Amino acid sequence: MRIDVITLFPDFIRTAADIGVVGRAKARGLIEIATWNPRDFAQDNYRSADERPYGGGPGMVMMVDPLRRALDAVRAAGGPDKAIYLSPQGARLTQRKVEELARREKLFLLCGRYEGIDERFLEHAVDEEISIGDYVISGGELAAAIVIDAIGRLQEGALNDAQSAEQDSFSNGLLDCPHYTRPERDAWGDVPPVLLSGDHAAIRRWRLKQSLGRTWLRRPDLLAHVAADKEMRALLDEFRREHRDATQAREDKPDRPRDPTDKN
Ligand code: 9D3
Repeated sequence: MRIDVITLFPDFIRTAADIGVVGRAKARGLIEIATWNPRDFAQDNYRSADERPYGGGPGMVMMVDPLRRALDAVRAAGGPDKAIYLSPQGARLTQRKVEELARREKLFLLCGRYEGIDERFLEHAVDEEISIGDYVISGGELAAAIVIDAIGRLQEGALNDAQSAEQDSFSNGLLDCPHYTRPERDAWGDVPPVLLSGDHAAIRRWRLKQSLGRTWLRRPDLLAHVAADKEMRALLDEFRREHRDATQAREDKPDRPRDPTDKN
């Protein structure tokens, strides 16, 4: 996959994509990132890419002209005609959207800084807007890095370890189960015996039950979209019964710590 990015901070985008599985995907040529800095396309001596907003108000706005030259360069290099603009006004990024983007051959990301980008550029160059969530960050680069990371690890996973991508939280609509490693016994607790049993069917059931239970406790909104089969319904029922019993036991003995996720 080829990813073109228009950004005032090309080093940040490149560096962010150099770590971990995404860095490996890049090193293997599974993803290729080309950055385009509007400042390099400015024509004044100061290489200005921003100006004060018409109508007044705080901050600066990215100008059409340097962006248009950067856009022309992306198109001349064979990039897509229209960009995805990382913006607080965009549709919230989801794993479903990430999977859709990962299937494309080319991506073109546009990062804004300051108060934003002159609307005339957006009208001509953008056909999609993506937000990473309902909070304010100071520019599009961090959001673009998140999009690239989420997509890049799927490219790597597609070749490498299709299993782990499939088992991801959210790709099955559930939160992840707890994980344990050595030692078996520790002052802070023991590893659940089932994980040491070698009984792979029992381990799979335990993990699924934990995933269902945690999703029920922490993200009940996700559970509404999960197509639960008979086994899953039975495992969640078991988890809820055990959770209810454990919670009641704690209420009888106020000295013992309560479940911090219990809102009652
Ligand atoms: C304080 C500035 N705000 C005035 C009400 C508007 C504003 C301008 C620019 C808010 C944020 C930004 C910069 N943010 C992004 O470019 C951005 C973003 C975000 O802030 N939240 C979630 N997703 C994204 S994607 C790009």
